[in-house]
Amino acid sequence: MNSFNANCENCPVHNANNLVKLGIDMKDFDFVIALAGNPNTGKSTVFNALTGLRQHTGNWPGKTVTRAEGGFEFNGHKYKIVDLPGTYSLLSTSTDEEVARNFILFGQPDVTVIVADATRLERNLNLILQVLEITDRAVLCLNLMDEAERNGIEIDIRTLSKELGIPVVPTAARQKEGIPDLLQYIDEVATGKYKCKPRRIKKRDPKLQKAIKLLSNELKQLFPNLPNTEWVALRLLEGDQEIIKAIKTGELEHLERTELLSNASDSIKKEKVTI
Ligand SMILES: Nc1nc2c(ncn2[C@@H]2O[C@H](COP(=O)(O)OP(=O)(O)O)[C@@H](O)[C@H]2O)c(=O)[nH]1
Ligand SMILES: [Mg+2]
Repeated sequence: MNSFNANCENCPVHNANNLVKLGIDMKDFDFVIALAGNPNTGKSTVFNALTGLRQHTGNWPGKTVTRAEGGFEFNGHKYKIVDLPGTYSLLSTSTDEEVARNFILFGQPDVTVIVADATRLERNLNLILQVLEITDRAVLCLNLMDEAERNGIEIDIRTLSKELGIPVVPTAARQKEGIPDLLQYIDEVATGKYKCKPRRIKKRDPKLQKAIKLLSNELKQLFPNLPNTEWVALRLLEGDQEIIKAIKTGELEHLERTELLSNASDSIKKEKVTI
C-alpha cells in the first residue's frame, strides 16, 4: 500500500509541476526551500552556510535575474534551496519582486526562510508580513545578531515568534552561529512537525472584507486546495494582472495537492513509502 496520500500532513507541499515551469528540477530532492529577504541582510551568507560548495547559479526562466540554487541534507532529508532576489516587498512592482512572489505563490516551497536584519527589524517586518500573507510555512532567520548586540539592541525572540506564528532563529551567519538551530526549524516546518500559525491582517474595512469573503468562497470552490484564497481574492480586487492570468491559464489550479501527488517525483514517493 502506498502510504503517500492527499491528507498526509507530513507530505511535501511544494508544487512539482509549477516548480518545473519555474526552472527547478526536484528530481532526487524531498523538500524545496525559498530564501527571501531584504537586500544586504546576509541572505547569500546564510545560503553559503547551508549549502557549502553544493550550489550553482543560473537565470530565472525568461528573466535576466540571476538565481542561485543549492542543496544540503539534514535529518535524512534532501533539501533544495533557492535564493530569491533581495526585495523590500512582494507587490510585484519590479521584476525582482515578481520573481520572488511568483516563486512563493506558484512553487509553494515547503519552507520559506526569511532572512532579516536584526538591527533593522521594523523595516524588515514589511516583507516578513507580506510573505506570511502568501505562505503558511516560514521560518524567520534573524541575522546580524552580533551587530545588534554590539549596538545594544535586545530582541525578545520568544515573543516575536509567538506574535508572528513562526519559528524565529537568531543567527550571525558570517560566524555560522545559529545555523544548526536554523536547520532544525527548517526540518520541523518542512515535515509538518512544527505547525505555523502565520500572523495575517484580520481587521479590514467591512465592505472590503465582505468582498474578499465572497470572492474567496468562490475561489475555494474552484480550487479546493488553494491555501491562501483570501490573499488571492485581495489581489483580484486590486486588478493584479498576473493573478488574473494565472486563474485564466489554470496555473492556480496546479496548486492543488492532488495534482502534486500524481506528479510528484519518484524519489519522493519512494521516500514516503518506506516510512
Ligand atoms: N557582522 C555580520 N555580518 C554579516 C552577517 N551575515 C552577513 N554579513 C555580511 O553582510 C554583508 C552582506 O551579506 P550578503 O550575504 O551578501 O547579503 P545579501 O545581500 O542579503 O545576500 C556581507 O559583507 C556579509 O559578510 C552576520 O551575521 N554578521
Ligand atoms: Mg545576495
